[in-house]
Amino acid sequence: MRQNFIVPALLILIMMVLPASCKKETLSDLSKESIIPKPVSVASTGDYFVLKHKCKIFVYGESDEMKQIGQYLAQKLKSLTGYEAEIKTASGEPWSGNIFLELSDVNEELGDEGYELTITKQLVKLTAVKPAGLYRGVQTIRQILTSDADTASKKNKIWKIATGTITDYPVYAYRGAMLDVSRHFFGVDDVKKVIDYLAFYKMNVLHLGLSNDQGWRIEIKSWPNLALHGGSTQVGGGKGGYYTQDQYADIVKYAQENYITIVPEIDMPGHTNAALASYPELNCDGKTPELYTGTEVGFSTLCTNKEITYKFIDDVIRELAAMTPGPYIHIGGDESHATKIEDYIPFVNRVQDIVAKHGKQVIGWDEIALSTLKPGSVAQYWADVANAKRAVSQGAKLLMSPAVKAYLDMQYDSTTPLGLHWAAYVEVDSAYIWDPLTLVEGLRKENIIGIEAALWTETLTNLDEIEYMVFPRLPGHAEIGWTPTAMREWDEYKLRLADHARHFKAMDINYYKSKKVPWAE
Ligand code: NGO
Repeated sequence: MRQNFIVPALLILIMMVLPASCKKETLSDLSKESIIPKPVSVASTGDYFVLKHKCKIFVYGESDEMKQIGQYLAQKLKSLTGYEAEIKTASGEPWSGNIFLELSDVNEELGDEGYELTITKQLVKLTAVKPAGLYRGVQTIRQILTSDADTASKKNKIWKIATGTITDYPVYAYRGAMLDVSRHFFGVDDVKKVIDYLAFYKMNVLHLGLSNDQGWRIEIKSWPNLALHGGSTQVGGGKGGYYTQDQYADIVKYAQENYITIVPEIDMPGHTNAALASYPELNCDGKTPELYTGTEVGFSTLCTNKEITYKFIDDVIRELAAMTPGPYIHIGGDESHATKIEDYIPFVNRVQDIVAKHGKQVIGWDEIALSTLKPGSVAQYWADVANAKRAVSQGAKLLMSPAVKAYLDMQYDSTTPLGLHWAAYVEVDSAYIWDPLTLVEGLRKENIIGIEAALWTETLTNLDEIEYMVFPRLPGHAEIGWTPTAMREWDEYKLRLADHARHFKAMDINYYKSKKVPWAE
C-alpha cells in the first residue's frame, strides 16, 4: 500500500524537476542572449561552443592594431573567465577550440563599425571591414559571456557560447554622450570609467563640456589664467580643477584605444563667466567679474565687438584642434541671453570660420542655426524645434539630444535625489521610447548624424552620482543610435535591460533600480 503511493509521488516529483533542469541546459539559443544594443540580425543554430582554458586568439594579419584588439579581447576574457588566452598570428583555415579575428571586405553592408560573429561548435570567428567593427564585435562577445557569468561558481564553470551568426551594424554613425566637467570637475580616472561604459554599449563619441560659467577645465598655454584662475572653483564653491594638456592627451588616447572620438566643447559667447573672470580684456567694460559658483544660466557674454575676443578664440581653438584627432570642435552657442541677437549672429558666423581655419567642423547647440551655417556645421537639437528646422532648411545636419528624452541629468521621477526636472521627469521607459526622426516633423534619416545623451552636472559631484543618472538610461540611448527603430520595443527591451543588472553588478555600477524593469538580481 505504502509503496503504491511512493512510486507515483516520485514520478510527479521528477516531472516537476525535469523542465527546470532542461531549461538550465538550454544555453544554446543565441537569439535569447540579452545583447544591448539589439543586433540587426541573429541566426541561431541550436548548439554551443565551449570556451576552454587553452583557447587561443588567432589574428589574421600582422598589424599592431589587430594585435591590440586581440590583446583587448584576451584581457576581457581573463577578467571574465580567468583564462589566459595567447594571441597568435593566424595562417590558413581556422581550427577547433579557438577564437579568430579577421578583417574582410566581403560583406560591405557592415560599414565602418559593423561586424559578423560566427559561432560554431568548433570555433568563434569575428570578422569586420574595419578594426572598429572588430572592437564593437568584441563587446558582443563580452556581453554574451558576462550574461552567462555567475561569479560565485566561476571556478568550475563551463563557459558556453550558443552557436549561430550575428550580423550587426549601426543605424547612425554618431552615437554619443556628453559629460559636463565644468559645473563640477571630474578627474581623468572618472572620465576613463565613462569611456569604458560607452564602449561596452558600442557608443563612439564622448563630448566633454570643458568650459562654462563655473569653470574652465583645459590648460591653454597661450592664455594660462583660464585654467589657473577660471578652473579654480565649481558649483557650490569646491576647488574645481582642470586637465593639463598631457592629461587631456591621455584621455584622448584612451578614447582612441576604445574607438571613441572626443568632442571638446568651449561654450561661447554665453556661459563664459570663468573666462571673463580670468582676463579683463574679454569684458566690454574691461573689468573682471567674480568667479561664479551658482547654477543660473544666461547672464554672461564675451565682448563680441572687440578684436581681442577673436584673437582669444583663435588661440583657444588652435590649441584645442591640435589636441583633437576627431573632426569636431563644439562651440556651445546656447542660451546667450546676454548677447544681442545682432551681435550673436555675426559672432557665430566668424567662429565657424575660425574652426574651419584650424581644420575642424563645428557642432553647436541648436541656437547656432540662427546664424548662417557653414557646410559641415552640425546643430545639436536640445529644446527648440524651430531652430532644428532652421538648421535642416540650411542643409545642415542635426545631432539629436532632446532634453525631454536624452538629458541624463533629468530626474527619473519626483523622488530622485539628484538632478533637475526643468524639461521633464525621464523614467527609463520614456528615455527609450522615442524615434530620433519624429520629434521634429519632416526629418529624414539623412538629416541626422545621430544621437547624444547629455549629462549636465550642476547637481552631481562624484562618479557614483554620475552612474546613478547614467544607468539604466544610457544602454537605451545606445540602442536608439544603433538598432533600427522598427526593431525596438520597450516590453522586449526591458527584459534584456533587466538582465544587464549582472553587468552593472560585475562592473560595480551604482544604478537606479527603476520599478519599470524586472531586474534579474
Ligand atoms: C541646458 C543648458 C545647460 C544646463 C542644462 C541643464 C543647454 C544646451 N544649456 O541645456 O547649461 O546645464 O540645460 O539641464
